[in-house]
Amino acid sequence: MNRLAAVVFDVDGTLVDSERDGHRVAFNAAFEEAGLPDHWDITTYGRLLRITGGARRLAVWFEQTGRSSEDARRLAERLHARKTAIMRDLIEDGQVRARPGVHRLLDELEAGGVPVHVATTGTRAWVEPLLDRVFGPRFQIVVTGTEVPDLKPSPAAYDEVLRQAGCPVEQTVAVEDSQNGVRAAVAAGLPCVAAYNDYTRDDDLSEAALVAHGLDDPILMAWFQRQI
Ligand code: XBP
Ligand code: MG
Repeated sequence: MNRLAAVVFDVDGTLVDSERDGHRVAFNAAFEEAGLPDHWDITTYGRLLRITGGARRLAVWFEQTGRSSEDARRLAERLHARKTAIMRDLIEDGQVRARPGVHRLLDELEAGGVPVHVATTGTRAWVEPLLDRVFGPRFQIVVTGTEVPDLKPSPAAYDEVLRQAGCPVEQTVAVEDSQNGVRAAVAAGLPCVAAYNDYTRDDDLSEAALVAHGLDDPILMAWFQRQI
């Protein structure tokens, strides 16, 4: 690969540890507020993460637990709006933090003059305050599931970043944590580096150019230093 033109980061599970103690907590609070008996424990939520997009995850769950598909979709939409508001409160409260090693990697890329962007299936209403609070104004292009409803493993979010950035695809690296994310990046033609977490350690990440234990794994930093 020639010199790096840009790096595109996934958010959930990659830039931040947001799923277990962020989104899951917000979904459960929304269930409780609505007087529903549903509750997603850590293991159940890990299984549900295969379904990308919070509203879709809710709709599939409500269908699997006996509602008609129309009821499930309507209830999912309503609860997802409330879940998003609760997630914003958690973020404002400082409950969602960067994964270890992320700030250092971003600093190295900035020092090397490499632009950084975001491609996520998450909802813009919480993604923006999160990026502002945890990272400041570092990311140039931010594409979310709100503008691109064709969620990962579709390459659509990555395609949109590439379109806006106009950077050469083979010199643009994606950083992901999950099988759905790696598949999305690779389908868009990007070389992908995967840093798995507790929820994704058993995912098939074999399409990634590099698989690391985390963003603080020395092999990941060494890989980037060779490309900068
Ligand atoms: C993240 C998602 C999102 C989050 C929840 O996947 O699938 O749905 O779990 O956020 P990825 P929303 O890391 O591959 O982008 O509730 O806003 O969808
Ligand atoms: Mg992810």
